[in-house]
Amino acid sequence: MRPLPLLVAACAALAMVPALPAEAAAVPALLCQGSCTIPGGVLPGFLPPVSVVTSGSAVTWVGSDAAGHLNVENALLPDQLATCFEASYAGASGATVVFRLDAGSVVAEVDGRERTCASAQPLAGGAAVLTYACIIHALTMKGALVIIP
Ligand SMILES: [Cu+2]
Repeated sequence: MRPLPLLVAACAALAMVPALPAEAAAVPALLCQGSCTIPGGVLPGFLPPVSVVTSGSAVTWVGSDAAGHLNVENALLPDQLATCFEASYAGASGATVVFRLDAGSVVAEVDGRERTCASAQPLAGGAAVLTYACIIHALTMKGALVIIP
């Protein structure tokens, strides 16, 4: 695996994802290997993070403000029951979601329950991108996960 070319390709692909604001492509990518935390919040200056997640890593969102949040698979879907995960969090306390690639699809596991993320888009090199948003603050709290093999 050559991580750098894959990352460049992933960022170029992210710019074409309609659910993601254009400024997201300018945010430095966070790298998640094994486990990591990803920030979320509504304070001024928050930019939707783009996180590169190696398959099988455990993601925990942490709040950078005093509000409660609920991240789901692309919240712009008309049917939110279609989400492959729900991650509620407030401050440093939040649910953990394991994301992995399975034959080109993205699978999310929460508390042993696995669901396929139907909105994930394939990228070059066997990677995939999954956009998400907080359903409470869907206008500003968005982000993307680039899942890599
Ligand atoms: Cu929120």
